[in-house]
Amino acid sequence: MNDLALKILNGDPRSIARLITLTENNDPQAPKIMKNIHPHTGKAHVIGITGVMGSGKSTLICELTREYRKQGKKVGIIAIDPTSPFSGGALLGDRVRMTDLAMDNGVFIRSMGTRGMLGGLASAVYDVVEILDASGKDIVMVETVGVGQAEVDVIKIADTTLVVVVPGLGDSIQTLKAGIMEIADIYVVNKADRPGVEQTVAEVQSLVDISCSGKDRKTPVLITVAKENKGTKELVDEINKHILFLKKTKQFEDKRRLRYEAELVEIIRKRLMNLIFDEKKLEDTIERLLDQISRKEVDPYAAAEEVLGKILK
Ligand SMILES: Nc1nc2c(ncn2[C@@H]2O[C@H](COP(=O)(O)OP(=O)(O)OP(=O)(O)O)[C@@H](O)[C@H]2O)c(=O)[nH]1
Ligand SMILES: [Mg+2]
Repeated sequence: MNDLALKILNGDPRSIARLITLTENNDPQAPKIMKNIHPHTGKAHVIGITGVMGSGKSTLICELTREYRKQGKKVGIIAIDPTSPFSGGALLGDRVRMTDLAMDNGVFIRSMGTRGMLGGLASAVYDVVEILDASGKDIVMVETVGVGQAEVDVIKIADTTLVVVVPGLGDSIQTLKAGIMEIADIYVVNKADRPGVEQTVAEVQSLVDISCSGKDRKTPVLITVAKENKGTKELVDEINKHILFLKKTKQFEDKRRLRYEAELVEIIRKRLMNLIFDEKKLEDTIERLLDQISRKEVDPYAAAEEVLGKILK
């Protein structure tokens, strides 16, 4: 067993950070170490947290982390494309309250600026989940900002997906209707200290009633004030109930399989993209083909054939 892999299995934060950096940089050493740690993964409960910008996702994650730590659980946190990283931004005012988490060896926090080249989650995100899992984290939380492909993809990585909405934002309900309605395992109406909370809860509840009619589980709607740590303990209870539901109905294995499928596709896609774009020879070919397509001498399908022919020969 590789020395770095051993240290990661023992939860050493510096080694965890080192392997994450290696995977982010596509270092050729990384796959070998990932192979060493893979047999030690699968224990962590992965929770995806998504929702509109500024809805309180990071604040909620901090409070959930404190709750989990009280219960003796170790926690990993991944923020993808954060507009306000955990170390600063909107959370600057909360920095004193954050310090306890940053100093805690049972908590590992990582922000990642990477997105997949063709949309979706970058393969490094899957690696970081595996690394944190292997390092003994009982809970891994993944935060994605805004609403787009990454939010939909977060369900492929998460066992439990939380969708956070806030009162007085008609937009967020529209968004739910538009596409991410199906992804929530639990809805969280945060900032319940603000006016309009009853209306928002009623709106979300009516969406749940429509989308869950006839299903064996109704998506719960929880109300929180993350800033005042209200409702977070109840949220932890609901998250635990969800994982029990998954295990009882055998949907747990399906979810895990979905994650591995997404990861496998992403790794293959990355390798293929590297084949196409890393080699100087192909770069020239692609430049020439782009000129020819512009001049209508070649059509895009024929150009793709030529590029693939060079890769597969
Ligand atoms: N009034 C109120 N403010 C809150 C609550 N929860 C969080 N906030 C505040 O909302 C702001 C945004 O919180 P964040 O936790 O950074 O929100 P976020 O969803 O992570 O934001 P992005 O990562 O930028 O999308 C901060 O100023 C928080 O203090 C709440 O329950 N009530
Ligand atoms: Mg945030």
